[in-house]
Amino acid sequence: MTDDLLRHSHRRYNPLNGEWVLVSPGRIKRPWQGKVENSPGLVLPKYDPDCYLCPGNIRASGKRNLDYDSTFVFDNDFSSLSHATPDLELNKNGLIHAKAERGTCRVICFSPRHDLTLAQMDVDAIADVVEVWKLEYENLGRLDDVNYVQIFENKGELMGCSNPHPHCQVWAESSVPVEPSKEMTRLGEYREAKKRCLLCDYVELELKERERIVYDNSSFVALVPFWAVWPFEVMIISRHHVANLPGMSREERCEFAEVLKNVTIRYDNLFKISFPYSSGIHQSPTDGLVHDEWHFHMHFYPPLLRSATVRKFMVGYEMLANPQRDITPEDAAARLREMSDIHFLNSEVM
Ligand code: H2U
Ligand code: ZN
Repeated sequence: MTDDLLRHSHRRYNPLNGEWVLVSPGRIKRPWQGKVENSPGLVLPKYDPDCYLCPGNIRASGKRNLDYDSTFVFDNDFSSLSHATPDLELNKNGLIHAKAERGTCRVICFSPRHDLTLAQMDVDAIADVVEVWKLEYENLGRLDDVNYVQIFENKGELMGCSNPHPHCQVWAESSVPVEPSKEMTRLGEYREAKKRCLLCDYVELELKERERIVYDNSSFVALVPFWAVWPFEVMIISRHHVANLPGMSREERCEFAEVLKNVTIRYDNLFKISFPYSSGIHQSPTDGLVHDEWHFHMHFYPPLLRSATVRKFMVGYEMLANPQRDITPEDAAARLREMSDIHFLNSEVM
């Protein structure tokens, strides 16, 4: 990496979605008199009688959760998508254009414990969550009106998460949504032009430079992408060219659980809080077509910038022009790399 790039404003290209980000090193020094968020609290009960995700409790729909002891999956009581949506289309010269969208939404509880997060769960328990992700992807993906399955987690109040109980959501639908669709186009174009995979090539390059790698094990690499938009954005990418969780061996999925624990621990250790983020897995569409171009990966988009209380806002220039960042991806990766891989709540020296 040339030092000049780390000193001067420049644009970086995201080959995965075809968009640009403005990087302005140095701007991080500006004074901050904006809003200061409350730090997310860490002390929670193991069981909360008012939580709609805790075992045995009643949800808003009146349905009762099973008395589960590992993971628990249910149909979202306020699903954004339905299999029963009728065929609809409105198109006036392509200017006023709408189409029906069918599908379903599910909620996955990671643990019966109300007070845990991925960072605090055992790798074995996270591996159970990964197996559920695999099953949901397979079972929902098999449905006739489902061509894409999005698994994502909103963590923390800052991200609009409604409940601290560890959980994620699955939205399964007929269309490939905008973000994975941009990636599909780019991955496909790269494969067509070079007869190689964009993310295989990218991982190879990053492993050579090691400047933006946060952590890697024998099956996965966690890194701050060169084109990261969010301050501590991370991508977990499989080392081997595989399109989805069912395409991996059980050992690889356990390694995925291990890298998930490692990344989330480093996040928590950064500001000694339960680190908020939105994360999501991008797997191949389930449209019955061959997706040789697809390379399994997961994105973490965390909003915090300088401390537990100062967040990055995607407003102003970001809304009207393109994303911009102050801290360089190289700095962010170095900060995360130097964090301990033992959770601060479990370490003797705090
Ligand atoms: P979030 O924390 O990311 O908002 O996800 C929680 C989901 O749980 C949300 O989509 C659903 C909400 O619709 N939910 C139920 O299905 N039943 C309930 O009793 C409350 C919340
Ligand atoms: Zn709970």
